[in-house]
Amino acid sequence: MTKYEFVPFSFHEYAPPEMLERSAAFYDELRRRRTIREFSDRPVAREVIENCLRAAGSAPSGANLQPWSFVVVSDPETKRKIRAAAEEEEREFYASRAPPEWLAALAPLGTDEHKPYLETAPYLIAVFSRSYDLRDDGTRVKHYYAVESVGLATGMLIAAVHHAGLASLTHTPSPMNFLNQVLDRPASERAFLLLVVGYPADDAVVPDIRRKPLEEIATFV
Ligand code: IYR
Repeated sequence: MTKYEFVPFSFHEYAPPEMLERSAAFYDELRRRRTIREFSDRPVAREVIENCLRAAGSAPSGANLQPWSFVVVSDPETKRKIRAAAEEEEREFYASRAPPEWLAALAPLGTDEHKPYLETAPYLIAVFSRSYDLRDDGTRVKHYYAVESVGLATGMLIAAVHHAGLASLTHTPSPMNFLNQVLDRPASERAFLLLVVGYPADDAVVPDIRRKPLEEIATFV
């Protein structure tokens, strides 16, 4: 591999008071993000989704190999297939596969095997982690920290969607292999998450959850 050309870093510096103000404003914006499960079918411009995906694609990744693929589903027939397959897995999950402790952890959220939003929401973004890329000659370019990198990109995608003024749901039917079949993805890809994106339904409700305070999640030494 030849070395990259190194170019000056165009760093954007803020005066300390502005930095403080920006950090508080960003927190204020992100804390308003909620995962919702009731979506409107209101259409959303594809360009907005494209920009959110560009933001996600700017995430750091192992050796800058960018081991992600995003499949944006808006086609009703494909959404229907995804819903049918996800509900089949979820039926089994809730009826027998999930250990009682897991079901107890989910009980306060009131989730069940019914996933109508997989057809209602205008977009489902299937996020795939790629364990390798293929060169033209068929040899493999191995990826490093692929799952961690995709997690970072997905976090940025969720933040971008929220910043754009849309809501999302991080959906993880388990197992998710059916996404490879329905979306015809190669063996190098593994489904990481299905992000449901759109406007909330007019009467959408969310559980009155609390977030752990800073003292509980962070330690300064
Ligand atoms: N995938 C199931 C169960 C589920 C699991 C977790 I962890 C959640 O935070 C929420 C749901 C479902 O989508 O219902």
